[in-house]
Amino acid sequence: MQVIKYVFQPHGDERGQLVALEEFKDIPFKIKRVYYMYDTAKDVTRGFHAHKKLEQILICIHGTCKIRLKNGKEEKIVPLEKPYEGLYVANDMWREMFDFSEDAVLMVLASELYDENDYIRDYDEFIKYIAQNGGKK
Ligand code: T46
Repeated sequence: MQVIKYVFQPHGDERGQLVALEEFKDIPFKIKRVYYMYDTAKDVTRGFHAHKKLEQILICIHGTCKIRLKNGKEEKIVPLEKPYEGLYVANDMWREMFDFSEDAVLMVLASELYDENDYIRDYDEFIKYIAQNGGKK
């Protein structure tokens, strides 16, 4: 299973750091939506779903967290610990976000607008979906 982690270019000087992200340059899709989560309670795991179409880049812009990815055959856990790192999560990938530090802010750049019909929230349904639709990541 391929894990694609982007390392963005920080523009640092004596004032501090700045990271700029442009669609189709730093991010491999048109960014239609940005959302972020913070104040995540200790020991909480979020996610537990896949998407039919949505692609995303997850960036822990403050603090740390971990992402569990499953493609139906393999599982990988990816720590996000730097504000200049982004994890690409493809459409047909099950995701769970956990082990959030108290100060964690997880920002997500998404290729689609919010659409509940794009979610697969049942793991057995996900396995059937990728078997029928050729999950390859
Ligand atoms: C994903 C992972 C990484 C909205 O109204 N608009 C939105 O754009 C989003 C993302 C959520 N919501 C509402 C829907 C729920 O009532 O916010 C509430 C929490 O959403 P959800 O339970 O889906 O959150 P997570 O953390 O389980 O999953 C989210 C994204 O939904 C999902 O696409 O890949 O983060």
